[in-house]
Amino acid sequence: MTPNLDREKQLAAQQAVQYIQNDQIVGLGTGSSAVHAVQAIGRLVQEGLRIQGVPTSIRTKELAESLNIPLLDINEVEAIDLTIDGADEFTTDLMLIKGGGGALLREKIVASLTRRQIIITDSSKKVEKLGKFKLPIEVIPFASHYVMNQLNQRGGKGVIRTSGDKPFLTDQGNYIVDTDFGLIDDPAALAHELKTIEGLVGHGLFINLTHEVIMGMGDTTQSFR
Ligand code: ABF
Repeated sequence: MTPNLDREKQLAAQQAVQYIQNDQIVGLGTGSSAVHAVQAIGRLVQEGLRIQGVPTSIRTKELAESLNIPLLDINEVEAIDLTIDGADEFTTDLMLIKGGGGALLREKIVASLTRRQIIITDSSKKVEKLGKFKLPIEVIPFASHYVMNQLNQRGGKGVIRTSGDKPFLTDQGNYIVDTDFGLIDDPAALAHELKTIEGLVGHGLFINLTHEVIMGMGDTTQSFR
């Protein structure tokens, strides 16, 4: 039977928001799984939960504002207690590919400030090895041709993500280059290598940033820590 992936995302989100306590600063993720979490947080705030949210994208900021979730600017924050966000792929040793939604740079900055990063997914995101999902890489437009050549030299076939007939633009006004490296044997080594490329401002490999993945599975959830 085909799993109901949206139901699985909902179940994972419901499980994750139970970790939230009063007076916490909570990172608010981006993507359809994170939408379920932000909506659940909005209901909890309506019922009296006292938190302040830090959104990972303009669209999440707008959703949170519509739900009357109090927000903080990330530059007002020294640390985030708990973040709930999605992923495109994860392995059981908690390595992720993120960025399918184009928000990877702000998501990684929020994750870097977060004491407890909780990832919520449906059952389609669990993989043995990262890389079937093309790695989203954020590049400044001025450097896009140079970066794509640099990626090519490292075995990555990059395609600039489009929105209609124009390049997709991130919240920072940058491009996303979706890059096929094949299955990635050593994500940490690739992550390190990518950061040496000038003009590449972010990539979707999230290594050693995640404390728990809650995966929806049928009508229940499974946690990986
Ligand atoms: C976001 O959630 C992105 O990093 C990732 O691409 C997306 C996963 O999408 P969804 O939750 O819609 O499956 O955090």
